[in-house]
Amino acid sequence: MDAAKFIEHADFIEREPDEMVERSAAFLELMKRRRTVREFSDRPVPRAVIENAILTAGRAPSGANKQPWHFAVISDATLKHRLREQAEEEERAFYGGKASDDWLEDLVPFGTNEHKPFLEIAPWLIAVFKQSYDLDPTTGEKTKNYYVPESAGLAAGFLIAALHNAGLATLTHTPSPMGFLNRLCDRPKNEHAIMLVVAGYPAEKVMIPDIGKKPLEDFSSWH
Ligand code: IYR
Repeated sequence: MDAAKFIEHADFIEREPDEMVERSAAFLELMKRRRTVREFSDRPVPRAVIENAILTAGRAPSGANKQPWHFAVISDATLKHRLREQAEEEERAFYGGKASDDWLEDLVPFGTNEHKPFLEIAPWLIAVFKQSYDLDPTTGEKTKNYYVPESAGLAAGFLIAALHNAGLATLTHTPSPMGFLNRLCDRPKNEHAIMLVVAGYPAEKVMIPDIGKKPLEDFSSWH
């Protein structure tokens, strides 16, 4: 076993408490403006923005730094069309009987249904895959990844924050099951899609559900 190799953390920026409070408040204000939208514009968005957001996602912490994620980035119109068709097929099953009455009731505030035109309209679709295990490139043997859903979820969170910071609207879309994304994006069997992140400009005068977020005391306890 190789010995651990450590280097000095020279990139850390030390900040005064006041500056930290100010910066944390500014970031909160930025993130408070993040809303999921379900209608997108077809206005083009530079690939560099998406690349930077994916590089940001790749900076997320992960179990044993295995980085057990893959981002399949889709902009090709034909592929988006096929993806829409296959996602809508799953959604028809979901809304047409697979989902429980409680679940459908919980979705009423969002006005969702089986129609997913945004999958063809938005310029960028990013399929986020977790890598449940890895395959050794030489032996083909399975190697272990750790905290896979947590790690991939963290990376997806970084991705969404980065896209929002850049000035894009997003939608986390979860057609279920998502196995068709492996076939469409030619991804191996050790990878499982966890969500599809739709990114672009919002449609003009886009409407969003009138819903709020819990107050601090409802989702934190201080000990
Ligand atoms: N995947 C479906 C249903 C859906 C489920 C949840 I939980 C949501 O927060 C939103 C939608 C759809 O995309 O319509």
